[in-house]
Amino acid sequence: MITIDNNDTICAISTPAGVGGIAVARVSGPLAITITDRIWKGKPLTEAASHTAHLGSVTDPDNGETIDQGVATVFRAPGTFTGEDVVELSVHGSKFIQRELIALLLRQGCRLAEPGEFTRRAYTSGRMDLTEAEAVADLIAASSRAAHRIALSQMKGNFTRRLETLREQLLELASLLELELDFSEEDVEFASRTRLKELAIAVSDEICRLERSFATGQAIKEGIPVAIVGETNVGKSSLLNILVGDDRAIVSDVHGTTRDLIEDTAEIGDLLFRFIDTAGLRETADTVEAMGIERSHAAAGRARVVMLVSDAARPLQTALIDETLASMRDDASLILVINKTDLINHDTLSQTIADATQRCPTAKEIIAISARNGDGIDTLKAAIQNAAGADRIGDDQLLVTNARHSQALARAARSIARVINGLDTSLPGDLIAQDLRETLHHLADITPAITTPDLLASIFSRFCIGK
Ligand SMILES: Nc1nc2c(ncn2[C@@H]2O[C@H](COP(=O)(O)OP(=O)(O)OP(=O)(O)O)[C@@H](O)[C@H]2O)c(=O)[nH]1
Ligand SMILES: [Mg+2]
Repeated sequence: MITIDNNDTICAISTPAGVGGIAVARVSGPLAITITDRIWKGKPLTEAASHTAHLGSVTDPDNGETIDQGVATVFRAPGTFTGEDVVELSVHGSKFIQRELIALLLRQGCRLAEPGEFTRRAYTSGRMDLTEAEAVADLIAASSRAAHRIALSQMKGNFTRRLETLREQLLELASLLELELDFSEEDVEFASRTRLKELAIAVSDEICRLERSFATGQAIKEGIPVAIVGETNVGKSSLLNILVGDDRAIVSDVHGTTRDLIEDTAEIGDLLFRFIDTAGLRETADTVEAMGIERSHAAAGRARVVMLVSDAARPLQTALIDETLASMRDDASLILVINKTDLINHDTLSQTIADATQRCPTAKEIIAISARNGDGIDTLKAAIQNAAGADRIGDDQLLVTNARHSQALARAARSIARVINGLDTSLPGDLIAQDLRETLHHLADITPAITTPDLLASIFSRFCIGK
């Protein structure tokens, strides 16, 4: 394991790797201003006030060679991102300049930052707590408005405040339990136990809700999985291509063109969706194709929304609907998509829709489209959003998006369930108190007051360098 010295002054390019109009190097630590000043020609940075920007040039002090003109922004401790002195150097974004700038800073005594070390220092100096620091990573990775909103809310400390409330309720529970222990000689047990149980259930409900929200939180972060299934040649791959706006999958009139799962993401409204094109469902003697069809069923089993595509000219087989429904999760929604409407007349289409409605009353929606000319695609997109419950993902709903948090919540949920069980079975107060302490302990794991270096290393190593 790498040992990290928090007294070092660290530096890194904080903008993405590669060539850009501008690149920003971040320097943080006790010597940030002194070291940067050594490679700086312009107003002395050592005399600059906090939160001020200065035009100057980056110059090699050994030979006087100018590397680039740039802007140095000085931030003085403690009111900075890391809580230390920070200088941000904005230079032109060529690879050469970026490399030279970092080399100069290293020669003058900086150390190259480890991944996530700037955010780690923000945490160590008390500028943010652990969940807020983790939210910085999510914010940087967010690729849809909803993911961005969740990360921002977590970064602002909303999740931490919710945990704080839970912790207070648990402490209240503990003190009531203590009261019961104190007065165990007298006959107050019944009344206090009712109140205790009410409190424990309220805490348990909230912990379980947060834990369950991980599935949605995760889906929002990675893209909500939407499987596209159906018979061969009905236009599944054509639909994938039109939804993701790219020629992602091969389209041909040969039945059984798609053999494997093909995935791509697209943003619809505020949400990111992960569309999964699958091998067409049919009886086959081909072992490879059969393996592909197995995967189609598995994909339908993992999806939150399943689109069963059919050809408007051919009636949808009831057996296929049943097969699809059987492979789906209980909480997933089914959309029947009737494709190739450009090939049939209006009356036939009405008949096809009526027929599908009758055969599959559990379908959330039935949408007629033409993947060839784009008819009905906007209606389908709205149906997908609706089926994914986009309207239910409100601003105020707190979602867990981090596996570490979800695991800690699951452990807390098990402990609090034991508390409730103990209250139900009139277990002695001191045994219940033990489970109560455990619940508190698991919640504290999420935003620990004291954290072990191992845990910190595993959290911050997921960041990229310069963050
Ligand atoms: N007229 C018409 N043809 C379409 C439409 N959508 C797809 N097709 C054609 O139907 C054929 C099959 O399309 P694919 O998208 O490859 O169908 P698939 O369901 O992925 O087929 P498999 O991968 O074999 O299961 C191709 O020739 C497409 O051009 C449509 O809306 N109208
Ligand atoms: Mg296909």
